[in-house]
Amino acid sequence: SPQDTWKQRAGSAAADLIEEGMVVGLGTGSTAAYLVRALAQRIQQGLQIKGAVASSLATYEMANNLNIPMTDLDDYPELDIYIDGADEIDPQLRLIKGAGGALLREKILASAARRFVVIADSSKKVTQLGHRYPLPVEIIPLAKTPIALQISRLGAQIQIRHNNNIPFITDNHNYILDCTFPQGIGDPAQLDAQLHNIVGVVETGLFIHMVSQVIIGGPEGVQVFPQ
Ligand code: DER
Repeated sequence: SPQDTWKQRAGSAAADLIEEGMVVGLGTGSTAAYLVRALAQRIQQGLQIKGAVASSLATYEMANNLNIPMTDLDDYPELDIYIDGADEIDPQLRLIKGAGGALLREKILASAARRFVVIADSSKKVTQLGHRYPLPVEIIPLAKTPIALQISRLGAQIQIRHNNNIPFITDNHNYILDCTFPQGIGDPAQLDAQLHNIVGVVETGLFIHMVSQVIIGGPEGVQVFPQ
């Protein structure tokens, strides 16, 4: 599909940012998968990186199977670059992430990286967060009902994410609440702080002041923000 072409364009443009000797963080999702493939190709052609850290077990499997040398945050607590997709990107480069259920490790890697580059097809650009995708929130399963009650008081409709009628379990053995804000998210930083105030909330899919650069693949090729 054209969207796959746009994702592929963004993924391979991001792979070109990876330099000799880097420690690279690999994101999760279909756009990040294009980056993983492009990086594997560059390594096959001779690029030598120190290693890659995966943001999910799924990405680890894929990258390892493609002979990308894998490492972890204990060996390299700081990454040179972290490259990942997003569900929504607003004009201030704030993100909603987590549709793939990997938001906790993704945010850990994004915060450990000197540079966080987002890759996406043009459909991810929005003017305000929260209108197209629910906000994923990773929580401790024990507290799902009191947490859902408190988040609903912030004006959200809450769904515990399920796969085939069983609750989705993250790589960290937690649940995901998908929180729909019918009026969108007017103040992402305030909402993020309110959510982190709720005991049992582990992490949110709001990525604020974390993004260095966004590479958007679209019909006209590749656009980079900020220039
Ligand atoms: O779940 C995630 O955070 C993914 O990165 C998601 O936001 C983007 O997935 P996609 O590239 O498959 O749209």
